[in-house]
This record gives sequence, structure tokens and C-alpha cells, in this order.
Amino acid sequence: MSTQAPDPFTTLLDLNSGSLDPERKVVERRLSDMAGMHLEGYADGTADTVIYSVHEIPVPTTNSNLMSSTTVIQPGKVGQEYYMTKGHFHNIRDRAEIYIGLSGEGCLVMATEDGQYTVETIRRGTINYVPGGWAHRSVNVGDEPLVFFAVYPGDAGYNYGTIEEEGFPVLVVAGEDGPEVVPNPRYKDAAASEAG
Ligand code: PAN
Ligand code: ZN
Repeated sequence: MSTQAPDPFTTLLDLNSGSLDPERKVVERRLSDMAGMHLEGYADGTADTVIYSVHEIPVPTTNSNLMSSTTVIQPGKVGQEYYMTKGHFHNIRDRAEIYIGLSGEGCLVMATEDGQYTVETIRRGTINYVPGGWAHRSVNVGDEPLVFFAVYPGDAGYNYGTIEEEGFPVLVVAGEDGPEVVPNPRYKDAAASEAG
């Protein structure tokens, strides 16, 4: 079939832990995979710490299929900045996405290439809409794992490079009274991010 539709199937999602049954493809991201993404460097000896895992339900990567995954971000900080995902634009920029919050407390930072941004809440029961053209990064601001489900067109793909080079306009940091959104001093500052 030209749409490459798979046969119907069902997956069981543990709403607390984010794990799937059956598990098909799990990607783990460690502090070493996040080098340069937090403002501060991570502490010596912590490179192998798992920051988040993505449990994917793979389907053929065509526009007629819906890819989905559950992300589990561990609680923790690098300096004052919370553990978070790398963040990305979609490779096909106009592809949208929906996040459904399952457990924990988090933020979804979204930004356009020209610097518009918004920071939305992720928690059990939130449904976040990520429009096409908006880069997105999720941040665990709580003490428990942050778990959310995501669904997006199968051909969306990932562009990590733009965020690796430019960052997001804002950071989410732990302030005296809880999470705070502050300007990113290195936003679009190639020289600073290379030095950092
Ligand atoms: C999500 C993300 C997932 C991990 O499934 O891929 O939360 O974040 P990074 O891909 O930025 O490491 C999604 O937005 N998919 O399109
Ligand atoms: Zn995405």
C-alpha cells in the first residue's frame, strides 16, 4: 500500500512510569549526550547519568502515519537549570505535535526561529499543542519523573542542529520560590556556546 499503513495494533502504556508493553525502541539520553546544552557544565563523574528516555512506537515514516512516544525525564538539575530534553525543530518544519501530560510537573518551552517563545505547563491531564515551525523542549521542574505522551506525523523527523547552535531564547531555572523563566545569555551567540 502506498501509505505503508501497518496492521492495527495495541500497546499498553504504564501511565506512571511511561514504560510500554511491548517496548519497541527505547532511546536513553545521558548527561554526556547533552554536553553544552545546559548553561553550566555537568559535574565530573556524572557523564553517564541518564537524564531522559524516549519509548517509541515506531511506524513507517510517512505523512499518513502517526508516530508516538512516551518521554520520561528524571528530576534533577545541572547548576540551577533543570534536567530537560535536547529540544528540536521538526525536520519537516511545518509538522505539528501533541503532548499529553501523564505524571510529574514540567514545562514545555516552545520557540520560533525568529525568537518568539512561550512556556507552557505539562502535568497529568494537560494537552499541549506544538504548532508547526515551533522548536520544543520539555523540562522537569518537579521532584518526580516527568512523563508525557507525544504524537506527531510519521515524517516529521528531528532537526537538533539549530537548537544545538542557537539554543532557546529562555532557560528554566530553580529560583528561590520555584521555577523561573530567565533569558538565555547564550541565545544565538555562537561564540559563547563554542566557548562554553
Ligand atoms: C518527543 C521528543 C522527546 C525527546 O517525542 O523527541 O520528548 O526530546 P528530544 O527529541 O528533543 O531529545 C518529540 O517532540 N517528538 O517529535
Ligand atoms: Zn517533536
